[in-house]
Amino acid sequence: MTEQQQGAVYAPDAAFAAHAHVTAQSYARDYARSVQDPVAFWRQEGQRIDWIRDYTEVKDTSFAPGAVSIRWFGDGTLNVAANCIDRHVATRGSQTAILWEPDDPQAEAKHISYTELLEQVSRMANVMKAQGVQKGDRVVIYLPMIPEAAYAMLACARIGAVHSVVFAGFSPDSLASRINDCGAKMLITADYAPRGGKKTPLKSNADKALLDCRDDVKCMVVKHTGDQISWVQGRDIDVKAEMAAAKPYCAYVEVGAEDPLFILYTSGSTGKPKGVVHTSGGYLVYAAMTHQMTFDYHDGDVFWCTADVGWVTGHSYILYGPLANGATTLMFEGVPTWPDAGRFWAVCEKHKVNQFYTAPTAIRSLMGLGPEWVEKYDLSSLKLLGTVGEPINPEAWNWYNTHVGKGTRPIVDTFWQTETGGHLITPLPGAIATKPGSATKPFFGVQPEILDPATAEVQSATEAEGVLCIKDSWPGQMRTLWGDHARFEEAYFSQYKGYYFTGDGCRRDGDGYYWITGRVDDVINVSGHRMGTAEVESALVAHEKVAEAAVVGYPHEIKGQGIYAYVTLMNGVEPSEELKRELEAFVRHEIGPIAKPDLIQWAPGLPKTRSGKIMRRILRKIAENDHGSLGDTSTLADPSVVEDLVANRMNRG
Ligand code: 6R9
Repeated sequence: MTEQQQGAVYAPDAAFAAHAHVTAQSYARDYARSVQDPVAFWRQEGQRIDWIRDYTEVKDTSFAPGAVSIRWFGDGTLNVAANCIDRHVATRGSQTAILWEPDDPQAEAKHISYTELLEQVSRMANVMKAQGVQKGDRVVIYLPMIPEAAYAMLACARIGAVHSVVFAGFSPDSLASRINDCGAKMLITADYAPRGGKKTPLKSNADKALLDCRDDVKCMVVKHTGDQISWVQGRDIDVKAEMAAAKPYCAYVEVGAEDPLFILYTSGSTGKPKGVVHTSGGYLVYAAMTHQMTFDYHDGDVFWCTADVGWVTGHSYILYGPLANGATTLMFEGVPTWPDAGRFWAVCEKHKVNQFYTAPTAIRSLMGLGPEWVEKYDLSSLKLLGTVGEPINPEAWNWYNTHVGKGTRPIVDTFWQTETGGHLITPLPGAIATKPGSATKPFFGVQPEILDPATAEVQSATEAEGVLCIKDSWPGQMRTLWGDHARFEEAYFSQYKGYYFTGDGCRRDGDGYYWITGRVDDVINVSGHRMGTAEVESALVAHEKVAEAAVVGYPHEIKGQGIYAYVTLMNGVEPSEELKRELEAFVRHEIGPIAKPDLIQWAPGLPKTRSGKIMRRILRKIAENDHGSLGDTSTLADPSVVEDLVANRMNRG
C-alpha cells in the first residue's frame, strides 16, 4: 500500500447510498436521537421483532459499582424461534432460509426453505422434549457446520431451553468443563466433523468428555458422515431417526425478554473460560438491526458469514440476525483453502452471494496464495464485503478491496465482542466514509469513551489514545456470567467505575474515527480466536515435565498473533525438539488445536519481581523481537535471566 492509500478515505458510493437503509443524514440524526433519548429510540426499534406481550418498560440498566444490572424490554414476552421462522412462513415460506454448502464441493448444496426450517426445528424440538428437556434447561451443542446445528439452536429457543455451542475444534476436556459449568442436561453431537477433507471424531471426543460429567447427561448423535462410531445403549440417541418419527410441528413457548437464550464460553485474562449470557429480547433486536444496517441487507439478498456457529459471529450473523430479518443465510461446512484456494470465491459465484463477511486472517492466508484464485470466478453478485475478529492491516484491506471488491464494494470493518452481542463500532456503508484499518464510528445507541489507563480519566479531546470503554448499555449487551455475577462485575465494570471496559486499546483520530489497537489484557487474538494466556499456561504446567510456563502473543504474519510460550522444565529434565512436539500435542489435547503454541522457548528462569510476579511486559518484548527496549529491569529479582532469554529467543523475524 502506498502512503497515499494509507491515509485514504473512501466515501460511500452515491448509487449505493441512494438505496441504503442508512444515509449520512439519517445516521447523524438517528445517532443523536439514540444517545439523547435512548428510551424513545429503542422503544421504536424494539418493534422490529414480534412480541407475544408487548413491553412497556424499555431500558433499566445500571453500570454502578456493586449494582450492575442490565434489563431491556423487561416486561415483554416473545419467542426467538417464532421470530426467526414462523413469522416469515406466511409471506416467504418457500424462500430459502438456510443455504448449506457442504465441505465436499462435489456433494449437493441444500436449500432449506422457511417452511422446511419450521418443520425440521419442530421435529428436533419434539425429540428434545421427549428426552425431558424443558424451559430453562441447558443443552450443549458440539456439532459440525451442518443444518442440524441451526435446527438444534432454534429448537432450544423454541422450547425455551438455553443452548451453549462449543466449537467442534475443542478438546474433550474443554467440552466437559463447559457441560459441567452450565449443568447441561443434554449434549448434541455428530459422528464426525468433516472439514477440508479431514474428519474430526466428534462422537469419540464426546464419549471421553462425558466420562467426566454427571451420568444422566443425554447424548443425541447426528449420523452425518455415517462412519462407524461407538454407541452407549440407554444414553445415546440417534437424532435423525428420532426426528423422522417425531411430530412435524411443535408449538413455541412464551419466554420473558430477559430469559437467557444462550451461554457462550469465551477466554478472559484470568482463570477458566467465562460463560457469557445473552438473553432473548434485546439480543434479537440488536442482532437483527445490526445485520440489516451494517450489511445493508435487502430482501432477496444472499448473505454469507464464514464464521463457525461455535463463535458469537456465527450466532448473531449466520443465525439470529439474518433469520430474524427473513434473509437467506449461507452456512458453509468447509475451509477457504480446500480443495484449493479458490473455494470461497467458487461458493460466492455458485450461490450468487451478495454480502460476504470474513476474518482478516482468512484474507491474509489467501493473499499469500495469489490473486489468480480470485480472478477465476465471477464475483459480480457481491455488493458489500465485511471483516471481523481483529484489526485488519492495510495490505490485507487493499488486497480484499482490489481483488475481491474490484475497488467498488464498500468494506465494513466491524468491531465487537462475544460480550456485546452485535456490532459496536462499524461503518454503515451508505453513510460513513471508511478508512482502511479503522472500524470508524459507533453504531446507534453506543457511546464509546477513551480513558487514560493510568488515571481512568475520560479523554475529552477528539484526538485521543487509551483504553476503550462504553458509557451506557445497548440492548445486545451480555447480562451476566453464568453462575458468577460477581466475576462479571469484576471483569468488566471494576477497572473503570461506571463504564463497561472492553479490554481493548483504541485511538480516536481528528475526525472522531476509532482505531482498535488490540487487547490490553492477557488475552491474545490468534486467527480471530480469543485465547487467554492463562489457559495455555495452565495446560502447559499440567504436563509432568513442566515446572513453570509463561505465555504471550507475538505478531504473526497470517494469524495476526501467534502463541509464544516460555517453558521452565522440571529439574533434571533435558530439553529437546522431541519434548517441544510433545508439549504442543499436550496443549492440543488439553484445549484444542487453536491453542497450540507456535513457538516454545526453554527458559531456565522467568523474569520476576522480588515479590514473585512474572514481568510479562519483558516477555512480550522479547517475543516481539523488540529486546532493544526492554525498559526498566531494575525491579527484577535476577536480571541475568533476561540476558539468557534474549540470547535464545525464537522469533528473529
Ligand atoms: C466478534 C468477535 C473480541 C475481540 C475484541 C478485539 C477483537 C474483534 C475487531 C477486533 C479490531 C475489529 N476484534 N473485531 N479488533 N477490529 N473489527 O470477534 O468476538 O471472539 O469475543 O473477540 O476481538 O480485540 O475485544 P470475540
